Amino acid sequence: MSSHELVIVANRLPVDARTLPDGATEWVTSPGGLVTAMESVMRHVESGAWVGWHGSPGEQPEPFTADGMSLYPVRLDADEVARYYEGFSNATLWPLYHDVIVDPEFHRTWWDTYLAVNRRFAKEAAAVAGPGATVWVHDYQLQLVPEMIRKDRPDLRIGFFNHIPFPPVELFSQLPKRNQVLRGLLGADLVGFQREGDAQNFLAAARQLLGYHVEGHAVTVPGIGTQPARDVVAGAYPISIDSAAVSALTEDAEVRARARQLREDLGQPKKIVLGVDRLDYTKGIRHRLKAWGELLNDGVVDPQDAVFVQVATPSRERVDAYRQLRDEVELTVGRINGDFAPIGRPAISYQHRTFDRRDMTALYMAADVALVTSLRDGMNLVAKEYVASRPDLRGALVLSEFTGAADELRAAILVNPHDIDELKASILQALAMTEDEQELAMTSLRRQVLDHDVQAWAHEFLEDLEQAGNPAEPVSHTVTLADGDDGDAEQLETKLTEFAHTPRILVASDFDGVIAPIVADRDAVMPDAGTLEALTELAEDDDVTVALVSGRALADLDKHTQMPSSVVLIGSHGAEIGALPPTVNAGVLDAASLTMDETRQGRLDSVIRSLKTIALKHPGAEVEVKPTAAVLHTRGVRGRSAPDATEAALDYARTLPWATVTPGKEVVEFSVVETSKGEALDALARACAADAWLYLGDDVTDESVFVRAGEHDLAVKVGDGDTAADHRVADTDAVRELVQSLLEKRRANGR
Ligand code: ADQ
Repeated sequence: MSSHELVIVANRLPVDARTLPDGATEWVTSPGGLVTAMESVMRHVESGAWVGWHGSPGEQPEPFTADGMSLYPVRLDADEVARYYEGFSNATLWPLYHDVIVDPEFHRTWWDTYLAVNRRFAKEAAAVAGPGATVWVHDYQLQLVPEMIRKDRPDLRIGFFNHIPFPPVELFSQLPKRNQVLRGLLGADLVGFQREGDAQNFLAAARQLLGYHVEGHAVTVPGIGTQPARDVVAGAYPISIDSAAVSALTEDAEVRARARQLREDLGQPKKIVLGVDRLDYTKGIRHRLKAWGELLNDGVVDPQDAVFVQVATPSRERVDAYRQLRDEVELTVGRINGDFAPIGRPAISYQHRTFDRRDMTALYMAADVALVTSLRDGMNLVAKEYVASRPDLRGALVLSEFTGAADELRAAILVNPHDIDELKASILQALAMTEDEQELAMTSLRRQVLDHDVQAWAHEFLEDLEQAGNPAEPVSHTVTLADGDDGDAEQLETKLTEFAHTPRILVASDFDGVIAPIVADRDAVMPDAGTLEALTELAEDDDVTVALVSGRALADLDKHTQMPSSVVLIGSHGAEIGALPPTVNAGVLDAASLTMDETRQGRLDSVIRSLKTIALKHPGAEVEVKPTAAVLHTRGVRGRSAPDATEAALDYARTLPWATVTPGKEVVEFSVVETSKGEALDALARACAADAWLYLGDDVTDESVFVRAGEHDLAVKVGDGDTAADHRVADTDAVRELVQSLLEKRRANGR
């Protein structure tokens, strides 16, 4: 797999597919501020990647490179686009995060798909990031990704930037699964927002909804069990535009000519008023049209003198609220034109399509007034683009106070767009501004926009991420034999002979999957009689200690193996140790404090009580009590209450610094004894004074034993998968042969 130093994760890749005449596909970079900013930061790293959707449902193109970046397309099927993108992202989150201008819709299937798609993005990002790399996740479609990546790759530095507002906690609380969303975001080291107010809303949500400690801009995410607590920083990073690129366009002779031509095409009006937006209900287009219509109706604006150009880019046309908005806007434009437009010239020139950057700049250069009347907007780049397009220091900007841009562009005419009278007055004020007034305001606005461009924004975010991150050391899972490598059978034979000749040995084995084939019903397990018999015979030798080590509870292991007392049984991953033969020094084992005492019993009782309370609230959940642990099983919980039960258990886990909490598939295990098979085997090897040990295991929990193997020890992995063991055998049959062979060799040696 590739290993990139910087990985951008966003809903869309910065490219669009174009089909060539011969049917082949060509990728065209889509222009935009984010792409420019990322290109600029990518220039400072050895190797950069971008993970995102390529825009064609159902297809899975191979990774490719563009502009020196490796692009990794993420597949989205048509129904996933409908549920994850149009549904949960744009009909649930978007309206909720924009002050519920329209009612958010909640559907549980949308959430399920959002979860699944976020997981797919996270998996891809985790796969392509190099050791200790930086990952930067963008926007509301991918809020669960930071936590998902962290689970897989704690060595990464993870940043998240939200391009849209973050709502006040009173609104955010409406979101079903709000805590999962918060936890998803808190997987990042740095969470960036457009405005300080957004960051404060997020911090308040973390404090009020999750109960986390917040100090200044930092949230402390408590650790689970032995996992340490982490600090997550939330702050404001107002995004900007590629100011230099816009300035360059304004110098372009052809663009300037186009601006002049535009005025001519519109009939040389005295004033051109401009609105540029995605056709979105957050942009306040209806309010703007209403104000303009009333100004014409009142007779204070003469349609012979002034033309209003509204560019409305098609957007999210399959989402109901957007279809409805388009109908309303077009109806209103038609009415106003019908009522007021002089023959041969519009009162409102309505453009429902996309323009290229050059045409857009020409429009900005031609406009005497720009109207930005969003009801809520993360930033609003149109306002900044307009300012950057006016090196002539002419023009006036009417700007809604509900945009992020209003925090910075204080010299604009700030307006509350809900107040139509105020909006009308602001438009008149802008139309009436003298050249001196325009120059004064524009000079101040331009200082803001030119000093803080999108490149500076990206660099600042990444620099702060560098400071904020406290990632774990790059994980080095010891892999001695990779999956597919069967090891050297001859070498295993030689080592086994050597081992058989070692004076005092410990022979230990996992149970399920090693001595007994794995079966669906844990109670129906059938151990291999031949293996158990060979082990029993080995245990008759005073210089051989035999042990079975399992995740099962001790009593369960005993029931299924029925071994004589000469064989040591170790249950619950090492936390329960059965009767010991005289060859094992019990004192050494006690000193290793692997097992229960009074304090631990008290803790276990309290865990059991709490888990039972959680189970009561989620019918179908069950609590299994083990001697050193309690387990919440959620498999029986119907529907979506299952993840909620798991969430509740994990919330509880965060309050228990002394518990070892292991979330699994539909189970969460709380152990009050902190141990592993590796620690248990280590202690046992010391307690029986073994010169060398042999261990057979098939599970990830057996790796804790394998990594401890010394020169004379024999670590044998049973079955497939990467492993730290030096040797591999195929299955339970091969295990039987190996144990029998060891018995024979030991006997042949006269022992
Ligand atoms: P948007 O809601 O898309 O972005 P905005 O910031 O205004 O809003 O950006 C729109 C961009 O599209 C501008 O660069 C504009 O020039 C361009 N555009 C609009 N109409 C066009 C047309 N017809 N043809 C060509 N280009 C057109 C979200 C948030 C914002 C936040 C940005 C960036 O909603 O609040 O500012 O992300 O973080």
